[in-house]
Amino acid sequence: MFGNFTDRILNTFDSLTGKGLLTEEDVTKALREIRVAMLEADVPLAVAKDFVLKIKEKAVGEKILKSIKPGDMVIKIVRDSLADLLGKNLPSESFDLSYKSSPSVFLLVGLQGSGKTTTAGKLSLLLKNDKKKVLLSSLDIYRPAAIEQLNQLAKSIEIDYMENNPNDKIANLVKNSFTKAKQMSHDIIIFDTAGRTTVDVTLMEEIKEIQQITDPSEILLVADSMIGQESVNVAKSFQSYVDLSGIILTRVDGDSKGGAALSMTVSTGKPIKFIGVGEKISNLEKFSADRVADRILDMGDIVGIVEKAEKEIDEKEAEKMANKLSKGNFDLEDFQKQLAQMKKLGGIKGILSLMPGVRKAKEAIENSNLEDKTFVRMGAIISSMTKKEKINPSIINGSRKKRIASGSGAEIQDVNRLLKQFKNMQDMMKKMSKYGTEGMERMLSNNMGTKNLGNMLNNLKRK
Ligand SMILES: Nc1nc2c(ncn2[C@@H]2O[C@H](COP(=O)(O)OP(=O)(O)OP(=O)(O)O)[C@@H](O)[C@H]2O)c(=O)[nH]1
Ligand SMILES: [Mg+2]
Repeated sequence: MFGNFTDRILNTFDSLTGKGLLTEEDVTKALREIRVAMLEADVPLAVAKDFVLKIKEKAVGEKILKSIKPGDMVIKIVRDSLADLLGKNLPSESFDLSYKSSPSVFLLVGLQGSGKTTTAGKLSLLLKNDKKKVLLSSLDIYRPAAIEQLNQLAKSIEIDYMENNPNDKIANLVKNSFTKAKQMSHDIIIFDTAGRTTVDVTLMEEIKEIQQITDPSEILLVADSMIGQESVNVAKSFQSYVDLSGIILTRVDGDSKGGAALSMTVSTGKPIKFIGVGEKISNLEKFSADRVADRILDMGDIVGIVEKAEKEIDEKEAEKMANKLSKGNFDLEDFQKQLAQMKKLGGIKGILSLMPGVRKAKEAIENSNLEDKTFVRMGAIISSMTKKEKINPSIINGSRKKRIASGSGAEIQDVNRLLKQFKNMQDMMKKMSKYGTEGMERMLSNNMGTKNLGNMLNNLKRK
């Protein structure tokens, strides 16, 4: 996400931080570059101009040119302005579930194929994890199998759903949904709606009607970030018909420009509440302007990593692992599990993309052979070992090495390298557990694996 924009902005920052003193000319030049970066990210000219102008006003107001670290001051101003642009002051994260009669209603609207149905499933899962009882109901009576698509999804994540009949009237389907939700005490009904290829009057009239009969507390526009400014235009059109409460931007995983995310809020005045970052049902993230601003400027998204780890990592396993680590009892089987966990978190690049200040490291990794393939190969080698070998690698002699290598399609050198790396790691672990500082102890011995990860990453950030 935002890859190209991030690179451009950081290059500009490099030229600012290298200097002790900044002239007004330096700042003007940097701002010009930021404007170009925004235009390349597909942000409309008016938005880019206004953004840069505001930064300039603040910069002049804070007399940065005379400060001790003027470059850092400019960076801070850009960062804060970016968070504002992304909607820092809008209520993006929480849903008010109390002000409408129970159950609360969420309406998902948007163009055809924007991701409404998938997002309905993803959102219900998030809410379920938040201990909310959700009912899914599809009002897409036009596309064959649309209702079935949502219901299959609901089934797979164990969410209640309505067996809506596509030949029935929408008003009836809505009525039945409310009856069931009241009977079964659902907290929220999420209505999925039909998409159209363009914003046409028939669609809008239908959505207006659904709005009237469902009295939703949230009308969320699901918009595809890959179509850039077009999705901002779509949002504006929807807004003129119905009272949108927020935006869910999908396919952010495939969008390296980020123009829609950068200009959606400022163009519509509506907060982005969630972003879809992949096809998997767990690929929906809460949107936070502060966190995304930090991520764009390579200041890292620690909260994001911890949330991701919490979602993907089994806590009991993590705890067991931490215990083993602290005792120095780490064997190849554990190593294999760690490799699998890394894969779950999105591989080395996935993790690095969320870590602060790692742009240069990332480049280095891209240019080296330290990539996910290496880890996959390591995993394969370990898989070819017997349990005995994994627990006690010292028994791995020449003939065993040969067997392991041919079993995993690797060379004997690869097996040797892995064993050596593992030995180094084990030695390091032993030393750490022996001479462990207080911080290290705390990190490894307390009960929550994911918190440990958070602490560890925070320590990294401070360095
Ligand atoms: N990569 C990626 N794909 C997504 C994301 N969200 C949805 N998709 C994919 O987009 C496609 C269309 O999604 P749907 O949920 O069926 O879209 P829809 O808006 O309900 O479509 P209609 O009902 O035809 O209007 C599916 O293949 C989804 O897997 C996302 O955040 N990232
Ligand atoms: Mg759909």
